[in-house]
Amino acid sequence: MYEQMVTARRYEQRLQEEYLEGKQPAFDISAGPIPGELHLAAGHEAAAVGVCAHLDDEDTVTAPHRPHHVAIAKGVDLDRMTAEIFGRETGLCKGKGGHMHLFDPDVNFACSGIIAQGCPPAVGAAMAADKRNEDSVAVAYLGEGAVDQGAFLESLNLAAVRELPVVFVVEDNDWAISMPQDRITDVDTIAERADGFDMPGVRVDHDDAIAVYEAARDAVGRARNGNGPTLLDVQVHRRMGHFMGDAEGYRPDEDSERAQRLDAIERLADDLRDRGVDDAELQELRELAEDRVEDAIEWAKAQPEPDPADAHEDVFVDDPAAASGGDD
Ligand SMILES: Cc1ncc(C[n+]2csc(CCOP(=O)(O)OP(=O)(O)O)c2C)c(N)n1
Ligand SMILES: [Mg+2]
Repeated sequence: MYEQMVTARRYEQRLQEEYLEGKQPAFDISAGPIPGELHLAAGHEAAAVGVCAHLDDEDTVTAPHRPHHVAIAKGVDLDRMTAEIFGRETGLCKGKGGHMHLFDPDVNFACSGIIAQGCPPAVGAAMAADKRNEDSVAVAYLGEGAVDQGAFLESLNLAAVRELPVVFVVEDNDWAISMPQDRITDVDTIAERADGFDMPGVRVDHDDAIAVYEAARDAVGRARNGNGPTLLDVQVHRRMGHFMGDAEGYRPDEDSERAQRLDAIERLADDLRDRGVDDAELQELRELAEDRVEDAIEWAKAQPEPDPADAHEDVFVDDPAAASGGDD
């Protein structure tokens, strides 16, 4: 889990550097090697690794617009994911999806920029597993800002009423872009939402990776054993702006400082030291992570750009270029 967390953190530090290249002096979102928006998940890593540690390739995971840490924890191919983020032809979606639309069927991972959109497909995957008598489970990640979406509430209901093997994981970072949580809901914790569906709702405070691991062991085990869904609500911290380029004028300094201070990676490192892991071992894992990230970025940047002539391929069922030539 520590190795995955430091891989995700390092990965995003490097993406950040690459992303900023060529975007100045006026912030030009379409310029540079990574065009478009970029949402980084630094401070969310515990929610990814603590849950995905209980999953294998057959299990399905859907993630939202802030997906890198979850993709890494689920075992998505880092080279092809990076090529996708750089818009290259060998990317997971041939460079047409970008960082919010990573899809890796080898490990049953998908994500979407539409918030709460991953919930219905996760319920669908769980329903398929149930009908095939397979014991795989599905996990839908979403932010606390997405919990008023119909897609989330309807998914909770269907999963509960059919006792489907789903775990809904809410990454509660207190913010939905510039909107603090207490302005979007009157419940104290998102976990309480589970009560309305007669499903267990579990809150994990302090983004402690080991506490997440333990809560997820119960939730995933419950799903795998045919005992239905769970809503897991994990406190995380948004160390970055909502997206790269967000000036965060709406955010109190104390809140940003708190997110920097409460670092789940440092917390896990301390736990590991208490359990007898020495610094040299942790350093070795950090170096492994750095090498892996550097290799993926180097590989991705050497990949070819997609051919513009293929822009409509795999995007539309009926190619609009061909369709526009018709009479009607
Ligand atoms: C259906 C839909 N509405 C609005 C948006 C615009 N949007 C993108 S991210 C976001 C806030 C998400 O907040 P949260 O779910 O808490 O996730 P976080 O960004 O904090 O990880 C919104 C409203 C969207 N992507 N999809
Ligand atoms: Mg949020």
